Amino acid sequence: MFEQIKLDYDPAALEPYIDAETMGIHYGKHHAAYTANFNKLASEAGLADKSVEEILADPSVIQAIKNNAGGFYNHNLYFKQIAPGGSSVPTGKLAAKISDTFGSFEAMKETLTNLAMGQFGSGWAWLSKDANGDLFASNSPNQDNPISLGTGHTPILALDVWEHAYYLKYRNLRASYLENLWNVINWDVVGKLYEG
Ligand code: MN3
Repeated sequence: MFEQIKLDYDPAALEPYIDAETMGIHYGKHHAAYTANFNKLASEAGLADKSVEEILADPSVIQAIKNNAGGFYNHNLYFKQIAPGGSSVPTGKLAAKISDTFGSFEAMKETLTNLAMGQFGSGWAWLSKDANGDLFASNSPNQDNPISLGTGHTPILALDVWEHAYYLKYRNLRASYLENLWNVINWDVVGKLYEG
């Protein structure tokens, strides 16, 4: 059984940056549906004993399963990292690596924002790490991610740019959503994923 992460905070806790109605539909409808569909399809395909990472990385798994596995995995990361509280900027090893790789935290945000803005249609922008702890910025369409694309990198930060992530509040203004999304990233969570 693949389980949707529990939100240990109120859906209104990220106001005014992410509104409660969007949180409720995004988590309670979209993410819940990906999770239910992924469980059903994985079970029917005899994949229920595999990890989601194994399923995403397996080139023999059909696209319908990959789409729902991605929707499940990507949103588990997204909702985990936008928890309220925690540091509002990267700290420790992650902060040092971001400076080494991108020049500064602001430059990293600009790189990821540009990738998120440049993703045509629905998709994601990613900050990922490899086994050496090096950092990579990328984007992907639909529910693809660095694991399903076979890069060998592990995502530590996920920017959802599907319209369902922002349309109720920001309408067509993806740039405004992204600018505000940076205000709710919990860098303690991202730092633990980097060091984990
Ligand atoms: Mn989404």
